[in-house]
Amino acid sequence: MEERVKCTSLRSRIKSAKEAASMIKTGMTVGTSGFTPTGYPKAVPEALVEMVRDDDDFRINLYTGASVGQGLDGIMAEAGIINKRMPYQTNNSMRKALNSGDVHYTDIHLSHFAQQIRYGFYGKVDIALIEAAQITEEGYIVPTTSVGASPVFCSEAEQIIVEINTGKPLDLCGIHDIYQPEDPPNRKPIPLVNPVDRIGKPYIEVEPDKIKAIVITDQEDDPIGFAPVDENSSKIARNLIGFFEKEVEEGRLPHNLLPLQSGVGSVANAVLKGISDSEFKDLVFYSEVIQDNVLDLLDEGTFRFASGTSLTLSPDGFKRFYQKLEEYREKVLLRPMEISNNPEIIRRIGSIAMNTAIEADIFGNVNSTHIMGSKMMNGIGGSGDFTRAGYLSIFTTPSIAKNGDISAIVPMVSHVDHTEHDVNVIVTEQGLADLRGLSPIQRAETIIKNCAHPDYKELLNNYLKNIQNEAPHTPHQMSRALSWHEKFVNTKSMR
Ligand code: 0RQ
Repeated sequence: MEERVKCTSLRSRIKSAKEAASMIKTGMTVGTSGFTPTGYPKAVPEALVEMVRDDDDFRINLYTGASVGQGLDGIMAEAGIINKRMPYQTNNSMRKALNSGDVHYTDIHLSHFAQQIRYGFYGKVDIALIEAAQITEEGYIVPTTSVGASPVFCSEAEQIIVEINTGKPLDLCGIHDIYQPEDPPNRKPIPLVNPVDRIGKPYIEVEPDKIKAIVITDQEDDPIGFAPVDENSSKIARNLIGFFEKEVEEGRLPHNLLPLQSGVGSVANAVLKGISDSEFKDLVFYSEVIQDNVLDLLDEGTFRFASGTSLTLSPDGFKRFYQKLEEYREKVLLRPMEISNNPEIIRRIGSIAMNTAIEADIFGNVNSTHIMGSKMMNGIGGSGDFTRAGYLSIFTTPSIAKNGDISAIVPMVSHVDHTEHDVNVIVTEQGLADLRGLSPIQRAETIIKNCAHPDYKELLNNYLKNIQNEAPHTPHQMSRALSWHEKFVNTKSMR
């Protein structure tokens, strides 16, 4: 334990998970580590759920970096102990709980979340619950496999509980770069001009006396699986690579592109695979989530550097990462999500934002979060941060869903996350619509022609034609704009 809890005066605070969990009282707000199902606390949540299982009145607010695993979101949602959840989730039980109204869910741009906690927009954070690899001699906290919002929870919370996870190697020390900006009116430029820059410290500086409990555990994160790359995803990737090649040829992008951001899911995986198969070399990845395929790209030299806020690796991916940690240390950096997703930096470095749409409309508005306008899928995550601030903002989606009963290109999206003003390019397996500089009607014609599935092209063209003479700027028939969704809800098909 000497190596894990180096600060001698804090060793007396080592407690059982149950003792630590008893610090969490009903009505409290708990901010935890974790971003994607990695680096989140597990022992204390498990003990807490066990303790309060029969207490119908026990409810806490759970704030995290982004999605976390079954061992936190899942068990708490199933136990019915969450009042409010922010800012992002992907867990089945949590999704069910918030869509049934049991949990209040606030879906927030990840770059906004940390600073808005500091601004006091969401009230006080009572307890920060942080998974760590080590507590340093000074009493500072070294995170594990994700950083997320841990720095702000540590600085704002009244008390801190640390879960030292001995299953995560001590060698992780040094992979983090922790920096918190000042708040207005005193904020200075964030001194990151190149994605490889280190601007902070390798640990989270805290007031050591706020650490009230240290729990030792070796519980594992949820194993992460990857969606397979299917034929449609490969086609989308090929369309996108062709676009990049043209942009380079015409001088709008340098030969090694600009720092890439990539969302998660099967299409995002295929795009990274497509880049690996292309001629592009010496690229930089400045994103949120570092997945197995990013390690592949680093190993083969397609990427020379990857900056993110989380290592979202499969068990094999982690094995490989830990085995070659000394090598990856030179090429991989984990930052707080307030930095990985910071619009000031994204705009400065000229990020190429590649995210996934659930649906897009003919004018270029994108829905990334809601099924049929009402049912929350995951959340906006970091997609809005990168889309609005990026050099180029790209959305990918298969042109149809549910065996063709749903068109992903619709007259009007049932929920708007990314507006027509922010979206430069839409790509489906059918083709690519470059929307830059186009008027709404030109956008509509291009999206229908290049991206819509053949089964829905005529329907979309009819929609447009019926009103084009009356309202030639942004032709919409209000009574029919959402009729495709209504039809699906009633008949299970948009056809
Ligand atoms: O449903 O699971 O019941 O089959 O939606 O669709 O095709 O598996 O898509 O896994 O790539 O996720 C936008 C959700 C895409 C994700 C979204 C149904 C479809 C399926 C999932 P089933 P796929 P993916 C970085 C950036 C927002 C956050 C973000 C996401 C299910 O990418 O959450 O970008 N993005 N973060 O059948 C009804 C449609 C549909 C539809 C698909 N038009 N109507 N259902 N589906 N299209 C990450 C972070 O910030 C952490």
